[in-house]
Amino acid sequence: MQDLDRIRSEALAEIAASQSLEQLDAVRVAALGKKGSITGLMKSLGAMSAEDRKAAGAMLNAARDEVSAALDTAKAVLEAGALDSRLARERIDVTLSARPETQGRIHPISQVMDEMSAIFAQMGFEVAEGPDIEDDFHNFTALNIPQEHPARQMHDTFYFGEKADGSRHLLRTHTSPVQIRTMVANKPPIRIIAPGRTYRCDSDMTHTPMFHQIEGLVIDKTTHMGHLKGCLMEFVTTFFEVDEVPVRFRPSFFPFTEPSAEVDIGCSREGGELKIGPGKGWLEIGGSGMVHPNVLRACGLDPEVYQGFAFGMGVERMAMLKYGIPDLRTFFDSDLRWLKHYGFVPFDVPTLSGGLTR
Ligand code: 2U9
Repeated sequence: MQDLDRIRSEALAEIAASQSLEQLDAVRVAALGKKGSITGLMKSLGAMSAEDRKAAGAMLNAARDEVSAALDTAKAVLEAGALDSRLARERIDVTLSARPETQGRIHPISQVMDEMSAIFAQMGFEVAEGPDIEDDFHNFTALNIPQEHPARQMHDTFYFGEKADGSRHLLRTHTSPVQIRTMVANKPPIRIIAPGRTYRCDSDMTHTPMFHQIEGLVIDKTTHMGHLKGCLMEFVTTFFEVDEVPVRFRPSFFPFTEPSAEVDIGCSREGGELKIGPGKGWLEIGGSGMVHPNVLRACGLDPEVYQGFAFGMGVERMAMLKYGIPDLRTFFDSDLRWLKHYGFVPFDVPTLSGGLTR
């Protein structure tokens, strides 16, 4: 037992001097391992008298506990240091732009939403956003679609479970509730676009349960249908990067606009290839109209004072027309080969000065 003090202080000194977890483990094995110095002394207890064993055992236990505690403390310090240096070594600057050689691609839906937003932003529209989960008032009632209106059935709504008061939340069937929220919270003049996800319980060749829309809204005291048409004409020539694109309004019906019009653009089909521009054909790209007085009233605006237009376009459809994507469902397949083919390199940020796509 004369050695115990020396063994104990040597072990503690080696623990204090350990620079790595490996070195520390070597100290542990040398002192407390199967053939360790302290373990060796423990084994010698059996050959002692009962009295000596009691005194020596207590000293050995104290020394073992002290060395063991010092090992634990040193281990925690070294592990924290190792983590700190790993974090410093592996730090990623998330503000760096993507490398040109990057494999990633921007999905055509994101690209087209950005292109459309850039054009409307240039015209003075602000981008407005709202929740995907909506209530009945913002998605239907305020849009002049009352409880028993057939348009409610047409929207194939995804509903959440009924609450105690009988009301149900729903996944918005269009981005129009964003405009409702904007009108409720702000006084005109209002000039916004609402891009985002929308949901309808419908799935076939030409419908997916989730799809994207961009809607626009302009409200002030004098805005009229002529402004609406001029705005859409400016938009389509810039978006399709064509000098002249004829725009035609076809009378239609939407509960939230009066009068209402379907929006068509001119096109030609030569050799099976679709070309946007003057030609014999017409393609529907969306709907529009003057905001219905009941909608203005529901948002607390006096229709005798305020008026304005609204329009809506499907983003998938605009992407298919611009980039010649033939099948709607491929947007949602997550097929990397498809994304490589149709996707956009991250540096291709849409700008008007860059011609939107470069
Ligand atoms: C408010 C008032 C009026 C938005 C409008 C359309 C016509 C329309 C479709 C185009 C393709 C939806 O994605 S699509 O299927 N949209 O035809 N949307 S007028 O009218 C509004 C919106 C908000 C407060």
